[in-house]
Amino acid sequence: MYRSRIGLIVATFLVTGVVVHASTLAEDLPEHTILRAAGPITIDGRISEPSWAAAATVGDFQFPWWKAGEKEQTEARLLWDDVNLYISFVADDKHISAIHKERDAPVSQDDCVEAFIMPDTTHIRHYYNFEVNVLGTILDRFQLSEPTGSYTADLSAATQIDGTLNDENDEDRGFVTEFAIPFTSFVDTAPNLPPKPGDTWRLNLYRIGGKVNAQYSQWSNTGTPQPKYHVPERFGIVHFSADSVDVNKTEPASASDKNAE
Ligand SMILES: [Ca+2]
Ligand SMILES: [Ca+2]
Repeated sequence: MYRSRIGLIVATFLVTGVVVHASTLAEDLPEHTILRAAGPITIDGRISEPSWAAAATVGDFQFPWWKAGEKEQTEARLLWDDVNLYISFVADDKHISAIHKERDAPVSQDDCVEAFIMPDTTHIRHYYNFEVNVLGTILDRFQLSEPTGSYTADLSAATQIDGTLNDENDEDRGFVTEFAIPFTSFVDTAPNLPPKPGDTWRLNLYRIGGKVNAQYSQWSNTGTPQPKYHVPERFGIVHFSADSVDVNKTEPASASDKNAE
């Protein structure tokens, strides 16, 4: 975004003759700094690693299309190292459902979390979507290889459910999904692989609520009248930091340990 902001500043100067500070040009897009993991991350659907405990959440998910029912919140965190981008979701969920087990099946019909990622912020249509249901079934797409669906990333994903799957005789508590996306998955678009500290990408994180209470929620509000996730103009802004998470300064336990077992 630095480049686009510089562009905006220049454009503003040309139009008004007055240079304004970049902060006054800030859009309402959420922004987050991704810190490096301080140790290995095991993709097992448990965010028991000290690095997850020390990572801040990206912030509350939004429910712009809410009409009725419970707004079940999601805590999402991001980490990186030289090999992978790591994403975890801790989801409150009283009704956990999923049926799709085949790669690239329509997992968004199930309880599902999604990450849409744009490594090159100068080409907003060149983004990838990774969708994982609570069975750990993956759908991945690169928009430039649509509609052939030929893109397949070497994604690792795992989910742990705290409750009962496809059983509406009781109330569930939630689930955790953890996944690792190798940076090689972005070889066609990323300016640097792995990212260089200070690099800015754009991404959005989403959730769909399954068969019962199928709420749509998202990190950056796409601002569309109807539920729509393919809105790269509204992806949030992330910065890759050279700093590692401080595992001696953990976030509150309620956020990090929830549904971890
Ligand atoms: Ca783990
Ligand atoms: Ca659900």
